[in-house]
Amino acid sequence: MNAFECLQSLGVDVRALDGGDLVSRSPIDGTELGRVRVADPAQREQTVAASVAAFLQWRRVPAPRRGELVRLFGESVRRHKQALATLITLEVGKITSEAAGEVQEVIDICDFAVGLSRQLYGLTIASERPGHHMQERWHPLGPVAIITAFNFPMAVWSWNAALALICGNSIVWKPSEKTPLTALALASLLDAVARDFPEAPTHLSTVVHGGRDVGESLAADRRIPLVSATGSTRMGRDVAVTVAGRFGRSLLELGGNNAIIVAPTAHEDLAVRAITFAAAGTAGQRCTTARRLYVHASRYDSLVSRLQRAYASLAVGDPRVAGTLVGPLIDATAFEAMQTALADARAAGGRVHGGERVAVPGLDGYYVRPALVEMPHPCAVTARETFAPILYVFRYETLAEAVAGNNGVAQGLSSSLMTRDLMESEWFLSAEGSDCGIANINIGPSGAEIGGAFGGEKETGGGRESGSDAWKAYMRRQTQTVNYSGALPLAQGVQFDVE
Ligand code: UN1
Repeated sequence: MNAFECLQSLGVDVRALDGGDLVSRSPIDGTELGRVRVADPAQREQTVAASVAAFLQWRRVPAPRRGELVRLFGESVRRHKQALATLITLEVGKITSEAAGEVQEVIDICDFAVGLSRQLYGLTIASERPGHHMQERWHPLGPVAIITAFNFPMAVWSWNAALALICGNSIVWKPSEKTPLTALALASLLDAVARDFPEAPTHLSTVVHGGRDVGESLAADRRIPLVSATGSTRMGRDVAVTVAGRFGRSLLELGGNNAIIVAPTAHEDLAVRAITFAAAGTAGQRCTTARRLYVHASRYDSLVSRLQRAYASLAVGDPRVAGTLVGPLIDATAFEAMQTALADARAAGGRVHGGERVAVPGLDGYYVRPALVEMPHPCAVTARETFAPILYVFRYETLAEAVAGNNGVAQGLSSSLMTRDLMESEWFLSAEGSDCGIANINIGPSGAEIGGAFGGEKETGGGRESGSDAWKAYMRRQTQTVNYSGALPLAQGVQFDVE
């Protein structure tokens, strides 16, 4: 299926796809896939106003009924999994299995949200006053803005959308400028389900295309109590400051600079597979991608030479072809950033293996051989996130030193330790160990399941999306005290008697 056929099978009005000013190009070969219209200020205003109106209705629908809408949406995504995955491959360049995996994340979070729609539990609290009871209730919050990045153009929106919807909120989506078509496709499936759902108001889910100014206007809009944003730390800082300036809430999932530590007892076969998937998979374009590797001195030579062999054998090329493991980078800018980082690493004393452009006959995209870079020590280039398949490798002597390295960057998303030593693994997971939002043993830092809270500390932004109790970010908490006593005792024993 080509993009046009995918979109048609997903119910998108394809006539709307020419004449727009935002061009979607396939990273596979640079061809134009379609065009969409950027939302001008008047349309943005209309969209937010409509989203407020939708919220006012949707919040009155019982949560389990809201869950039913999400269940139907999840069913629709299941039925259209193939076309959605193909579209991700075409617009982002993911290999087929990873594209299908991303759609599976959408399905999984819908299932999770359906169950959750009957479990938005509050607490009951013992009151100190006789004849009183206290409780906490969770209420819908308002329209939620969802700003997403190109690299997970469906999954990250769905983590937010599924939870926001069951929590009683309307949603406004600003997808990446690089992936407008995947957004259109997924949103149109939701629209179709909502149209047939009696309690769903129109404009419950809306999409506004555009660049930075669109994101900024959502961040500044007082009618939007929560802005969930995924992307670079620079973008997140702007959003956070703007949203905080109006006392809104932001939920941020920003840059990662994730490390894997390979300890003396690590299982080598497992380590090689885990590292290669985490560092080279998705062409290094996950926020959870492994970017730094700390190898114990006793394992260094053997592991690094095995990794070099594994890297040299990786099939780089057309992501649509079975057997390809590494597809293209998203665009020329990503390729240039990768080459700049490799030059900086060389200048800092790094030994670079791989990293060169790979010619793929007939395909005018940016294909690269993933790079392994042996570094003498951490430095500026290894401290920054370059969204490309570059793995910086360091040698270490003590676990304390490796964990200090893991924690010694500004980002704090994900981390891994490969070990069969219980004391090491427990220490890594303890308060003294990894400082990241995600810490794994004997798996890489990427490929998280939706059931856990997803996000990281420090410059990763502190937000948690997806599983666990992440839903609480999408609701407002109200503490309620009810007096059924007929008297008016005051808390803390305060006396205030009036005639
Ligand atoms: C992202 O790269 O923004 O854990 C999200 C993972 C995926 C999600 C990544 N489940 O790698």
